[in-house]
Amino acid sequence: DSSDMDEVLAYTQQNYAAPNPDYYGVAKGKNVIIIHLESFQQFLFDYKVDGQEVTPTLNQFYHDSQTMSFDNFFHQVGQGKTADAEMMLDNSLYGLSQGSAMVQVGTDNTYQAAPAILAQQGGYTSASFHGDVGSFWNRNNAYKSWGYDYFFDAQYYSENEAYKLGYGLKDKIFLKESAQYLEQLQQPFYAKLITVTNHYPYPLDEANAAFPKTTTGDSTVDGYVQTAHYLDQSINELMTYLKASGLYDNSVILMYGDHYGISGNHGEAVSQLLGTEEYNDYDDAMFQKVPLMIHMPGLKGGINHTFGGEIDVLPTLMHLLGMDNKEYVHFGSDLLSPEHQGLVAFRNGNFVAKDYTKVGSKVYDTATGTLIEHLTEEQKAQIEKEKEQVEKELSLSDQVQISDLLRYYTPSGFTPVDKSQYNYTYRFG
Ligand code: GP9
Ligand code: MN
Repeated sequence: DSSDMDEVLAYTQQNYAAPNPDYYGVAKGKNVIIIHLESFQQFLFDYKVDGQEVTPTLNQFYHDSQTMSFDNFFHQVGQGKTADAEMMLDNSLYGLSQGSAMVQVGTDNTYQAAPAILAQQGGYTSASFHGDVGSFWNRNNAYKSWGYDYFFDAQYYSENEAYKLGYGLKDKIFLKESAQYLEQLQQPFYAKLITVTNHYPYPLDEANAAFPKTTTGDSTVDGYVQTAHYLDQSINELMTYLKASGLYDNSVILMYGDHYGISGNHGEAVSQLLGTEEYNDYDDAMFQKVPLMIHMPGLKGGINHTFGGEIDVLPTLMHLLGMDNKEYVHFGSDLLSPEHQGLVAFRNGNFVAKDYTKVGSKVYDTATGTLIEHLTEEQKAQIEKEKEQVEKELSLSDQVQISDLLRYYTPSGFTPVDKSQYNYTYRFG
């Protein structure tokens, strides 16, 4: 009931990290373009096969002096995969321990999501773009709860069997046609582009397979660099459209990887890819790093080593836009804040932080990867404290989702979303 909400608020308010004055509001009024890099892992940056960069465009973006790039940023999804990533990015709430929150509670729950917050605080128009059918992951309903003005699903793109691959439209066609819609959106806008071609099992038609596969001999792994290269080329084309339309100059472009592409079941092949001797639990935890890059002309960028995860993106973005998230129920906190804690919870209760990484009963030194066989009393106490916090954070987020707790609490200045106002069937002309 509503008293459960008090416990949630006590936690999120204690977890709140005040904005960094050097970054607060630097992106005020800018368009926000979120590019969802399907299954893209951090190790791909600067990775080469036969001397060729897999992702030259993204490498350049990663190292751009006007991009803030994070190299200790982790995905935190559970079984909801893409849906969990979307849930965290748009709400700073975790997905559920089983299944997909977007599917299970996304239709009926009350949310205070990014599209609604930005609309109300900054007059933003919002849109999500994805080349799969609208019902996948229940997007067509959950987006109404989140206040998305527009949802361009497969029906708004060219209908042609040759354009499809795996879960939807090929990224190059998807991004080309999305850019045309994007240019027509009322500004400022909050838009997310959800790519899909770099998705397991990494199929690619011959015409697009313009990159050598790796040669580990593990067939589920070896195609990954090829579709990642295709994704990189498609981003290159998107950048050309954004620059030509002027959107590149008046937007914050935020790119992130939603989750791993290669699962821990392929450790042997991964060791070969990374040139390491083994693949243990620590290596597997580190292999969950995904990109987070925030670009804006004039932004003081660089490689930022702060530990964080998908849950932290919305508070970070809000502060860049000059919107305080203090009263919002966010389980993450601003990555740029000096108060950011950097305790990264995985959905299964394992965690990574600057000092220690915990996987099951094993504790590793995060910096060196050394397994700590005998913990000192002090180490034990710290790890126990972090473990309890992670468990509490996940269980409070679960309560918000399962018991629809946000219906009992409205941040001041926020008007609850009226789902009946949203309809994703429209004609343009
Ligand atoms: C489907 C796509 C894939 O629409 O977003 O989702 P995933 O399998 O990565 O969760
Ligand atoms: Mn995905």
